[in-house]
Amino acid sequence: MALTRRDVIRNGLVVVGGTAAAPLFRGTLQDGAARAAGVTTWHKAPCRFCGTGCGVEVGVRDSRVVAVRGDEQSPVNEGLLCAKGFGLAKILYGADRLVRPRIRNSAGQLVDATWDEALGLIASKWTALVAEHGRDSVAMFGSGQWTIPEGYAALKFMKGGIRTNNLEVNARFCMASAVVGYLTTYGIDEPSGCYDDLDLADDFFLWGSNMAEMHPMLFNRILRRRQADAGVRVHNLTTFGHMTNQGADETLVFKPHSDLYLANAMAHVLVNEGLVDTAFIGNHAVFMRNISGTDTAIDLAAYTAFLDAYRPGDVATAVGISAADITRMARLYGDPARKTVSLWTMGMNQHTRGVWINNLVHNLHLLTGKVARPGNGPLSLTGQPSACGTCREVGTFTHRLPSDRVVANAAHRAAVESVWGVPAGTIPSPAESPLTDAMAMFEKLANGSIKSVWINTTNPFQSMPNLDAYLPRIRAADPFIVVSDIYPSRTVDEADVILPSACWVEKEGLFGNTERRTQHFAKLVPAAGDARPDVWQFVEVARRMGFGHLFPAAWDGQLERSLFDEYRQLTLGTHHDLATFDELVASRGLRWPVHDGVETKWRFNAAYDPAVAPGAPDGIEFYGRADKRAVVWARPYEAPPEIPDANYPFWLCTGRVLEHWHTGTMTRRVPELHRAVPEAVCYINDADAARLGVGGGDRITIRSRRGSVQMRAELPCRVSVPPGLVYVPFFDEDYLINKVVLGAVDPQSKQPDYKKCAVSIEKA
Ligand SMILES: Nc1nc2c(c(=O)[nH]1)N[C@H]1C(S)=C(S)[C@@H](COP(=O)(O)OP(=O)(O)OC[C@H]3O[C@@H](n4cnc5c(=O)[nH]c(N)nc54)[C@H](O)[C@@H]3O)O[C@H]1N2
Ligand SMILES: Nc1nc2c(c(=O)[nH]1)N[C@H]1C(S)=C(S)[C@@H](COP(=O)(O)OP(=O)(O)OC[C@H]3O[C@@H](n4cnc5c(=O)[nH]c(N)nc54)[C@H](O)[C@@H]3O)O[C@H]1N2
Ligand code: SF4
Ligand SMILES: [Mo]
Repeated sequence: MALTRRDVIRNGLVVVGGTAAAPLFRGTLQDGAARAAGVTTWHKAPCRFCGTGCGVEVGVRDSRVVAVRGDEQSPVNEGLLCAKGFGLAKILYGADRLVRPRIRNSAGQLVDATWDEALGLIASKWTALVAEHGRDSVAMFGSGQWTIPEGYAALKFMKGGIRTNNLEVNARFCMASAVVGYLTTYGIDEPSGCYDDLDLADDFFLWGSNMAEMHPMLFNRILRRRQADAGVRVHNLTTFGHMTNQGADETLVFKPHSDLYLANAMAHVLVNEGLVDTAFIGNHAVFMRNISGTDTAIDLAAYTAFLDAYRPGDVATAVGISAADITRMARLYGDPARKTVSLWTMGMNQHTRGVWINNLVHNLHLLTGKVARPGNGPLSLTGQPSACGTCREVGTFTHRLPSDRVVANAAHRAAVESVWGVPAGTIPSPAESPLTDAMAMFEKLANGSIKSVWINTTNPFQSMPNLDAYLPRIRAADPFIVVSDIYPSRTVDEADVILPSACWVEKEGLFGNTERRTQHFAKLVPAAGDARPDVWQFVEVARRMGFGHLFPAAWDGQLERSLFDEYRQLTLGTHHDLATFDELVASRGLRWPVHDGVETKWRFNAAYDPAVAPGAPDGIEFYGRADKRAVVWARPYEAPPEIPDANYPFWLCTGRVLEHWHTGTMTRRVPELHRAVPEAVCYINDADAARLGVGGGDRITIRSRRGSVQMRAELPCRVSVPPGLVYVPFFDEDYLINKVVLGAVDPQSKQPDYKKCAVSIEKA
C-alpha cells in the first residue's frame, strides 16, 4: 500500500511532546551512519531557512549531502547553527519527495507525465486563456524563499512576457508592512544598519520579536554582547512569554495591538522631557500626518499637541505596562550615552496598522538621532531567506520592479524595458493591468476572474488567513492550478499539474538576507529523481509561449549567472548597487550598496556610504527622499477590527515554534525536529484552563466567527500565555488554524493580521 504523507510523517514519531530542541550547535552535524561514511568535500552555502542568512558548510559524498556544519568564516554566525540549520541535510531526503511531474486527467486522477507534457500543457492552457480572457486571467504566486534568479525570471516572464501585473509573493504575508514603513519614513526600502549593530548596542528593544526561536543566531549575538558588558540590557516587549524571556533582562507583557499606544507614549516622554535631539531633527527630519489620504506637513508643536493624547499615565491600563515602566524605557531611548537598537518581525508587521507601528518605532530613533550610526538603529528582522533579496530588491510584488521601481511610474517601466530590450510600453501600467495583492489574488481566484495560477515555493492553502472564506469558493470556481513543490502539501492537493522542484543546493542560486547581504550558493548534488530547478521551469514555459527573446538560448548552461548579470544592471546607480556574480561566488556575501567591491555597513552615514553628499550635516543624509529628510509621522491609535467579547472571549495569537518552518513540509520530515514537536497544540493559561475544566492533553475547540479547529491543549505549556490569550503555531496541516484566523489587512501594505482575533475555547 502506498504511504500517505501522514504515514510518512507519523512513522518517525516517538512522542516526547513538549521537549524543545536544543537551540544552538557548533561543529559538524551529521548522524552516525553519515559520519562513518565520511565527507568527501565541503562547500559554502547560506542556510535554506530564515532571513538571518547564516553561512553553512555542506558536506558532500557520493553526490549526496551527508553533513552540515556552521561556517566559521561566515561573518553572520561564525560557525554556529540553530536546530533548523542542523536539519538542512535531511530536508532533501524525505521519503515522499516529489520526483516526477503529474497531471490531473479528465477523470480527475493524477497521473505521471513527462516534463515535456507538463510544461506543454501549462503553456497551451495559458496561451489559450490569455487569448480568450485576456492577460489578467493568469497569475503567479511565489515566495520569499525564491532565489534571486528565480524571482527575476518570474518577473520577466509575467510582466515582460505575458504583460500582466498578476505576480505576487507570500512575502505579502510577512514583511509588506515593514517595506511600506521604510518607504514612508525614509523614501527607500530596507534597514540603514546591519548585524554589527548587535555587537555594539547597549539597549535592545524587542517589539514582539521571538528572536530566541525565530532568529536564534542573531539572539545569540545579542547574548554574547550582553555577556561581555554588564551594562547591556535586553527588553522583551511581547504579548506572551516564550523562549526569548530566558535571555532578556526584562519581559514586559503588553496587550495585543496596544503597541500603537506604547510607542506614542514613549515619544510623549521624549518630547516632553527634553530628550529630543533637536539638532538632528532640525537637520534631518520633517513632521507629517496623513488625514484622509493626504500627507500634510506639520511642525514639532503640532506633533507635541498630537502626542498629548498619549500620556503614559493615560494609556498604561490599555497597554498593560505601568506608566513608570513606559517612562523608564523612553528615557533609555532618550539617553545619548546609550546606544539603542529596536528589533521587530511579525508582531509589528502582521497588524491592521502594521505600517503605522513601523513608523512609530522609526520615530523613536529619529527623535533621538539614534539611526544610521554604529550601534544605533531600527532593524526589522526578515523572516524568509530571500524576502529581501528577491521579493523586495528584485521586486516580485504586483506593484514593484527592481531596485524600488514601481509599475505605476512610466520612467521606471521604461528603464526596465530598456535593459530587457523589449518595446516601450511592454510592462503594463496599473491602468492596463490592475495591481492585485495576495489577498486580492485569492479573491479573484475565488470569483473566477483569474482562471489559472502557478503557485511556486509556497503553501498558501495552509498559510493564508481565513481559509474557509476562500478555498471552498476557489474549488467551486475550479481554476487551472499549477504547483511547484518538493513535497506533498495542502496546496499540492489542489493542483491540476504538479511540478517537482530541485531544492537548495540541488540548484545554483543567490539569497539576500536581513542586513542587505547577498549570498551565492552552487549546485552541489543532483536533484531528487526527475526534479528540476524552478528557474528552468519558468524559462521553459515562457519559451513555449513564445517569449524566448526574454531568455536567450545563449544563456543555457549558465541561466542563473545570466539572469543575475542582467538584473544587476538594474541595481547600479540606484543606491541598491549589487556586487558582481564573481565577487559573490568568491565571498561570504556582501552588503549592498556595493561600490568597487566594497560593501556598505551603515547607509545614510558618510563614514560608510559614499552616496551621502559631501558636507551633509554630521555626515548623515537620508537621500531616499527628495528633501533628503526622514519623516516623523503622527500616527494615532486605531482599534483592531475584532476584539474579544462575551461570545468570543479570548485573543488568539498565531505564529511559530523553534523546531518548525512555517507549514512544516520540510521540518516535519527531519526526525529530530519532528520528534521534539510532533503536533501543533494550543498554549493556554493555567487559570483559564482550570476555569474551563480543561486539563493537559484534553482536546479543545477553538472557534471564531470564521471557522473552528479541534486540537490538544498543552498544560503546563512551554510558553507562558497571559489570562485571556491562547497561542497556536501554524505548522501542522492536520490542524488548520488559518480557518479561524482573521483575514483583515493593513490598508496601506495589504498585509494580513495573523496575530490577533477573537475566539471561544471549549472542551471538545
Ligand atoms: N523556527 C522558525 N524560525 C523562523 C520561521 C519559522 O517558521 N520557524 N519563520 C521565519 C519567518 S518567515 C518569520 S516572518 C519570522 C517570524 O518571527 P516572529 O515574528 O518573531 O515570530 P512569530 O511566532 O510569528 O510571532 C510571535 C511574536 O508576535 C508578537 N506579537 C503578537 N501580537 C503582537 C502585537 O500586537 N504587537 C506586537 N508588537 N507584537 C505582537 C509576540 O510578542 C511574539 O513575540 O520567523 C522566521 N524564523
Ligand atoms: N496563522 C499564521 N499563518 C501565517 C503566519 C503566521 O504568523 N500565522 N505567517 C505568515 C508568514 S510571515 C509567512 S512567511 C508565510 C509562509 O507560508 P508559506 O510560504 O506558505 O509556507 P512554507 O511552509 O514556507 O511553504 C514553502 C513551500 O515551498 C516548498 N519548497 C521548499 N523548497 C522549495 C524549492 O526550492 N522549490 C519549490 N518549488 N518549492 C520548495 C516547501 O515544501 C513548502 O511547501 O505564512 C504566513 N502564514
Ligand atoms: S538562525 Fe536561521 S539562517 Fe541561521 S541556522 Fe537557524 S534557521 Fe538557518
Ligand atoms: Mo514570514
